[in-house]
Amino acid sequence: MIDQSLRTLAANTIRALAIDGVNRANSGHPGAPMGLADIATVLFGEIMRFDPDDPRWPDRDRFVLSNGHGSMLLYSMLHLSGYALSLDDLKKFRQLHSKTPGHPEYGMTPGVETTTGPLGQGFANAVGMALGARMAKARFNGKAGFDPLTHNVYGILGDGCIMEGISSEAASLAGHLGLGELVFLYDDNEITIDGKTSIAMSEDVEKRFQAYGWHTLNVDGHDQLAVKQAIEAGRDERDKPTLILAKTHIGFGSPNRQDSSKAHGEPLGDKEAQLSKEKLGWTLAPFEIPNEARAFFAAAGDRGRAAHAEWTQKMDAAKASNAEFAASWEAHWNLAAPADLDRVVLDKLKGAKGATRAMSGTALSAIASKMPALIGGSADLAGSNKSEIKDSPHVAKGSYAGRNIHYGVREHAMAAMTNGLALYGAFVPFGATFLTFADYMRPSIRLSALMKIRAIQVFTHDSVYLGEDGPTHQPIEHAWALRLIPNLTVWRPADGVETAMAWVYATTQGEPGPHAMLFSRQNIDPFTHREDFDPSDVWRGGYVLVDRPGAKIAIVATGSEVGTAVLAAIELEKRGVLARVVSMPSVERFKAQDRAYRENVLPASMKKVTVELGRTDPWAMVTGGGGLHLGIDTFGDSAPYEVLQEHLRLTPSGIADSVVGWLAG
Ligand SMILES: Cc1ncc(C[n+]2csc(CCOP(=O)(O)OP(=O)(O)O)c2C)c(N)n1
Ligand SMILES: [Mg+2]
Repeated sequence: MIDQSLRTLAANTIRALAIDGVNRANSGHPGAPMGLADIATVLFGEIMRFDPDDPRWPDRDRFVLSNGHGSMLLYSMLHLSGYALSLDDLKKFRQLHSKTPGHPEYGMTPGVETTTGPLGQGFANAVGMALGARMAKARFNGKAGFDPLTHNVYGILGDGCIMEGISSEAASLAGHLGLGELVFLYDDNEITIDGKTSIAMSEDVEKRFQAYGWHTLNVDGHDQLAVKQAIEAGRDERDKPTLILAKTHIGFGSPNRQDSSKAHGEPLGDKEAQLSKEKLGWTLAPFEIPNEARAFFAAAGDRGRAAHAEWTQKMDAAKASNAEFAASWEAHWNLAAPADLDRVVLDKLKGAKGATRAMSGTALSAIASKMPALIGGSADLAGSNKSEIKDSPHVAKGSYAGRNIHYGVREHAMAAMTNGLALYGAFVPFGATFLTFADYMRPSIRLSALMKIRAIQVFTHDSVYLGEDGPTHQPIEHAWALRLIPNLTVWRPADGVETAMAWVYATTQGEPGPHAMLFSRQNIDPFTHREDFDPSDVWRGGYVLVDRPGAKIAIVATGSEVGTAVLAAIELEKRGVLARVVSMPSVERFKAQDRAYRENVLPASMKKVTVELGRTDPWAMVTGGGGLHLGIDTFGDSAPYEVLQEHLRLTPSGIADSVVGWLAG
């Protein structure tokens, strides 16, 4: 039995660290950690199982602080629980290159499961992790004499996360799928930055979540025993995710800030810190940690270490006695694929004709057949996106062995859940929709890039040539808007070979990081590769597709415009203009090549023309400026695509006319 006075001491330790950390940085948010200290004490000290020495242990409980502004809470917990995060690290809160940045950042701090800060994202990541847990459990539990995966996904979210639309999308799907692994505590303090939540919110959150199919509980967030019982009840509910609505006081213990939005975003300052510590009965020096509190949290870490050691023994025995289980485990947790994967996919797509979205579908299923970790789904456009993995069922409530996911019409949650699935560790996940709707997903794609995780998004209907659906559906700025996100690799393949190689790269090659895959709805103009073409040139992002001795201009094109550019170059030759054609499936990959390679493909001596059905000006970043950039800088039109091609003068002869006119000045 844990003595209540020990719990109180442990919680006040967190409060004192939050006060001191934020005061020392002279920046940050003390209110949430002070209000959540009782909950965090129970979660880390008594509920969760984790091994501080191995933050990647597959069977650890995951914890997500969706209200990332309360980062000092998480850092305190990680430090006290024995993760490689020192008291000195806590003292460097919010400083350059410290392990304790303003908001939790994946990859910076051991034990931080995801980057949070943009409210609602963490919650939706956690839903993805819980789905990952369900899918992994369906694959591994009961298969080799023991259940290697018994963990849950815990999290805390605040009023801001509750209000953000993404949490509604994610909660709806979590309820629908019955993700019982999830136990979230709602920091129901009725305060946000601008004041009381009642200024902008009056719904019944509990009823809302009940309507989504969640198990809900109410608790006084400062009654630690009650919190503990509620979390245990949530954990034991296996068929529904649980939301515990915990009434808390922001800035708990601060005489002049408690229950006020002033506790949210500014340090308490020396005077209020002193008053708060007096109120909490805290007499220790700044950053001093009582031995009993240290021992309380350390014991949880030790229990986790022991559990991990026992787990490893069982795992080793299971692997030794069951080769199939061992191979499947490795394939998932190492995200493994055969070394000749490119051959396998190329064989399926050489000489392919049609739309690149169809080629993408072929590539996807070919990779999936060799890479068990590949899973994903579409936001209600699976048929259009060609994003279904062949011969595998869809995940549904009660059955999670499939590899396809119906996200419903929930693009934002899809992107955030894709991130959560990638963070979970056993999967390479993809989402899919139309390219225009990338706008609905951008905040999550941006975070996948910040985290450098292998999260893939498939975007079909990648230009105005989608046709009759018109300007609401026609992407214009989207390819470049994605290319502007650092660390994101954008692919716009031009044929079967490029599609195969782009998919193989996205799933298995390079540093981990997110990929956006852009594919056409319409059939493309086919072209043939040079005799000496090496498919791995695709991974260089740009390569000479067709050369002509004496060429004075280089036409750079992407995706469905490459075939058209090849025809335009033939037309130009007839008119006495010699052009080489450069296919550029990935601007990012091309920019990553050394100078000599880039100069070889796009020599300074050649004039540059670019053709891509999207915003034109950004191409100056590739050509160095002074080129002719053909594309579209207005919204599109509703019409059959052949009509649009004429209208935009982007037929082979239209392009040739523009080039000749441009050369003539
Ligand atoms: C998407 C997004 N919008 C706005 C913000 C800025 N912001 C940070 S915290 C916050 C208020 C959050 O209120 P709540 O979740 O109740 O946290 P509390 O003040 O209770 O700690 C806002 C608007 C943000 N981080 N993310
Ligand atoms: Mg709040």
